Amino acid sequence: MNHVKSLGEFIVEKQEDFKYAKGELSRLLSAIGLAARVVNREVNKAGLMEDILGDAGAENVQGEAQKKLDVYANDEFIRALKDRGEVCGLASEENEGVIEFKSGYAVDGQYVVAIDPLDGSSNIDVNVSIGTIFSIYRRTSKSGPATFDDFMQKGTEQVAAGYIIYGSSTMLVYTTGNGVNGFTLDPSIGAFFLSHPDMKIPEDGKIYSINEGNYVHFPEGVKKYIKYCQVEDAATNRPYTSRYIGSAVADLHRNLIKGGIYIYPTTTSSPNGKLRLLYEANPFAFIIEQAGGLATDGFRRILEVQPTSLHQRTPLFIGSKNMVEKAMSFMEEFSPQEA
Ligand code: AHM
Ligand code: MG
Repeated sequence: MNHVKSLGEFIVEKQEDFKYAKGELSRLLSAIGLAARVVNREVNKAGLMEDILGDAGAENVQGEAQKKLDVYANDEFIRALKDRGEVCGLASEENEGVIEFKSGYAVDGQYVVAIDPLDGSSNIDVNVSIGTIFSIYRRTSKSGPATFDDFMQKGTEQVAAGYIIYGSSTMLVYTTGNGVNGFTLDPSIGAFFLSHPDMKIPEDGKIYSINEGNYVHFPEGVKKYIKYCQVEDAATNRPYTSRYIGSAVADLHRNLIKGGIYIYPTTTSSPNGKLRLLYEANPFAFIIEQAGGLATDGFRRILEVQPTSLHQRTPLFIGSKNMVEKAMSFMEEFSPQEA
């Protein structure tokens, strides 16, 4: 029988490639793996538990209703990361300010984590895939709890990023800048195993993922690109297929494996787009670039955008290299940015 590699074994093996202290990243990633398994257990039985489903009665910083599972997932990731002592604070979609770790080993942690603990919240109650997205940086401050400035680093400074998809199976996909690897949870023993080594996104694809209901509000370049996707042309395999789940993790994961483009552009009602730079666009961009794809805001590389606030939004054009380049060429031609 072939040896099946667990997430723990893989992390220890690969930590040689990591430029900072060896044990740190493995403790951090294993904390994320642990919280993911706990959240997975709750997500899986959500339909059984009346007190888990539904609104938690509060609104998060974006003014969206918080679901109970969002709150639960947030608490679990915060706790797991605090316990390991490698992280001095977090920025989370669910918390307005920096979550500062002020006690125990955590104060001296060398890393900060930006996280969307449960993405795709509109899909929680309806048994559709949801996910967790995380991004890890070295702190820039010297000591004490994490500061706001620790998070104002460009995506190029990420030391690791990943997502967990709670889907028909649960997977953890991450990169530390040496390619992308995917692990599938074996629920019977509660461990992740390497199932998708060295993931590469096809250079071309035939799936486009965008909320077409917003069509009238899209920039002209996006409208023209959508029409391009729908034109019949055997040479370029068009018309393409439209697939939109409404959980970015699930849409991205599918496109990573099959090839495709995901677009959340600016709209007239969301002039900066919807997705958040720190804990959605940047980790996705790191992963997709590491897999051979592209991630831009329609004009510029996402990873080079300078953040100025924790919950900053950005338009996102991400996926197969040739598809993203094509979509950008439509933006350039029909919706050029003012200099
Ligand atoms: P959320 O973090 O509140 O869940 O919002 C992010 C989600 C993405 O997962 C998804 O792709 C997008 O919002 C869907 O938005 P829309 O319903 O506007 O298409
Ligand atoms: Mg989200």
